[in-house]
Amino acid sequence: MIRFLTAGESHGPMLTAIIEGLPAGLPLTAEDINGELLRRQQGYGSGGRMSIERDEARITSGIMNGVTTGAPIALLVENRDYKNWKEKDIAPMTTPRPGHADLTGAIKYGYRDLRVALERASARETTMRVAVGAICRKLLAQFGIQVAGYVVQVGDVKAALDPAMPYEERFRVAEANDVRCPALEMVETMHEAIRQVKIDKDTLGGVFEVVALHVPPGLGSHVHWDRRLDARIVAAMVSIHAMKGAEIGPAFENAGKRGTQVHDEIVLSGQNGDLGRRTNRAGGTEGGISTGEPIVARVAMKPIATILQAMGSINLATGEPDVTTYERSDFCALPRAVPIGEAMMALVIADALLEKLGGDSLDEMRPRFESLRRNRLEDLPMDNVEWRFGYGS
Ligand code: EPS
Repeated sequence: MIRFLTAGESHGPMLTAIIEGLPAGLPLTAEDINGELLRRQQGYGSGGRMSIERDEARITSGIMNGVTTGAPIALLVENRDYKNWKEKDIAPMTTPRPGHADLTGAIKYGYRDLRVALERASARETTMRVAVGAICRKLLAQFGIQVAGYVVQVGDVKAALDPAMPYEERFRVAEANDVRCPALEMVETMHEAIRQVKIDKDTLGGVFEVVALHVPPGLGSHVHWDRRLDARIVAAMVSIHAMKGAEIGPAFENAGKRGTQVHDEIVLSGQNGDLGRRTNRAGGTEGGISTGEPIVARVAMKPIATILQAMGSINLATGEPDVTTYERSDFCALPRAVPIGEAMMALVIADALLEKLGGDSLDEMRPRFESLRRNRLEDLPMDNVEWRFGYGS
């Protein structure tokens, strides 16, 4: 239902995005987008580029008088660094960095200079993921659906969160510190780990969680592989630069347990026949479909490949062993990855919501949202009599 494209290179004139498939009638301003772009630029451990850029989106279509029309929305973000590169005689780059797209990009496209790969492969592109994600968040908010995230691990420094800590509190505490960690007692340890890696001219990755709250049950589907909501979320997360793994709920921890220790028992909650769960180890989906519980994605970020310290490689121009050297890098881009993960979660949930409700206009969607089947006994009438498949009848 929602499609988006981004275009633009890291040191080119500007970044572009087009997002298509949003309903008409959604109030939207550039400020809704710029607030999220500012969040993406903020985070302990970011590199020198963030002091050059002030990412702000210019909306050039699809919104009239502050409201979406249903037409594609085009967004532009200027690269301020471009003026430093426009007339520059760029030194040849012939020694690929392990971990980036330098070598794979040159093999795939036949580049004669590795920078051509890097310019598009750079995490600079995530600027536009956040821009289109901000629009999706605004749509979800119309239906009370909230998406937010936080850091749970920096390098090998893990934050043991109290399982009873409400998500809203996790979001609030995380957003108030520059590593975006909800465990305040861990912030200084995380700062220290990042300070040390900066001294060592190295980089750090880690793990962050993104949570979607108040998603109605029934989004996604079990009927076909590419409609499964969990698969779509995991794919969206791993599509972000430097992300090498994602799981729905504590999937890898669950893999080491028995079924009776993992599956979320169903209970009646409240007086009016609401169905609830004692736990949410499934992370909000079962059978590729949202359960109505919080949808929780955990994402593993590799230590970014743009490293100031030398790493072994080969100079493809001479065939001689060489080392990579780089002038600038984030030391730990994990806090800045959280808004990017939130944007991708918002994109996937918004897409699945429009699948369910139809996406022409907000005023048509609202009554359909209210009429959705919920986790309620009254919404689930059972025939409770014997029956036959009736294939071929
Ligand atoms: C980034 C922009 C890039 C990097 C970083 C993130 O700008 P530049 O390459 O000019 O420094 O700072 O990207 C990487 C480190 C990478 O390996 O892709 C951004 O806008 O987030």
